[in-house]
Amino acid sequence: AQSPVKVTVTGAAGQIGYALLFRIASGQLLGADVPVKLSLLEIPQAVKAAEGTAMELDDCAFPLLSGIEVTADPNVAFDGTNVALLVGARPRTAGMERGDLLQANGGIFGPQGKAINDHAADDIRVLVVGNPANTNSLIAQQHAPDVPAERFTAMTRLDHNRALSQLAAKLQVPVTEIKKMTIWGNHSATQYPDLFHAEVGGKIAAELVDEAWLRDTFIPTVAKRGAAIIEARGASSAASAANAAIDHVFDWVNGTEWTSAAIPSDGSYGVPEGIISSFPVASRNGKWEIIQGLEINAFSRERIDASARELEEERAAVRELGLI
Ligand code: NAX
Repeated sequence: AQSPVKVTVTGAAGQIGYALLFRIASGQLLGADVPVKLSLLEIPQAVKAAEGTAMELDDCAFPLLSGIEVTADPNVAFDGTNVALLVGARPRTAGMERGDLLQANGGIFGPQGKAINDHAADDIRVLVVGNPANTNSLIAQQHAPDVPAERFTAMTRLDHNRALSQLAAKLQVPVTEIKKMTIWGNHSATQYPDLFHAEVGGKIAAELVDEAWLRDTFIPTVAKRGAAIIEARGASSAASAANAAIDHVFDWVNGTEWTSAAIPSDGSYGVPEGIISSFPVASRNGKWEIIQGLEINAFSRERIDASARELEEERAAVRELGLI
């Protein structure tokens, strides 16, 4: 039988952690025939709560779950890890400036990147969920010089899934009829959900809706969906975020012809090299590849550039703070 794959989840006692861990243990992250070992990383004050979640995981008697560890030490959590889901982050609180937010997250993602560098398995794959996800991923990557840069990614799959669902509702089609959806850029309000390459029943989605809906309803609804969820449920997206993290890793490992993921830019589509930006991607042989050769019209150009510019500014800010 296959030896278990070690999956580390940071922020394991948080709300996304709670929605994520049971799905990983049930086999949905990697496949129904792949045994997993879970490592739950938390800050010391939350270790007890994470231990409570571990007790519940025990109580599910998941056939694929071969072990659980709970720790506050990144060197332990990432030891021999194959998949790292970096969910725990420092949220922005009232009165916090962008610099403070980046500084606080640098203090989390720098050391975690180093621990991954020093202890993770050779095939390590990293998905950053904790915000600001793209730049946190860049910080971790820059502290892991021995790990191939492409192994560091950030999550825009929730945005992608939101875009699918909004378009499906508008056109009254099942989500499965929509192909080639793309989110470009940063997981932030500047993200660009692109309907000029998305196809519905073989037709270009942008041609099936009017431009005013696309510009004034679709794009802002997708970009601001997180805030709408907070407004409605009194808490931020958790189960849908966990679901997207599962989708991202499953496709990375098992392959897909087209989805969205934030990966290190190689300069494609004029996105500055090195920033971790969302692209249309395929996954082949366990590696993300940017889908090439798409024509970018003026409407898309402006929005892709604006989001890339924001990511460049975040990179410049973390450089200035000495975080990378
Ligand atoms: P919670 O506040 O419920 O949980 C976060 C957990 O992380 C806490 O238990 C905290 O103790 C832990 N933590 C903090 N610092 C840590 C560290 N250094 N090491 C280990 N654990 C640490 O937040 P939750 O709702 O679970 O959200 C987690 C993150 O996901 C947030 O940063 C949030 O902004 C981000 N999101 C990202 C999304 C995306 O699409 N990329 C969407 C959902 C979500 O908003």
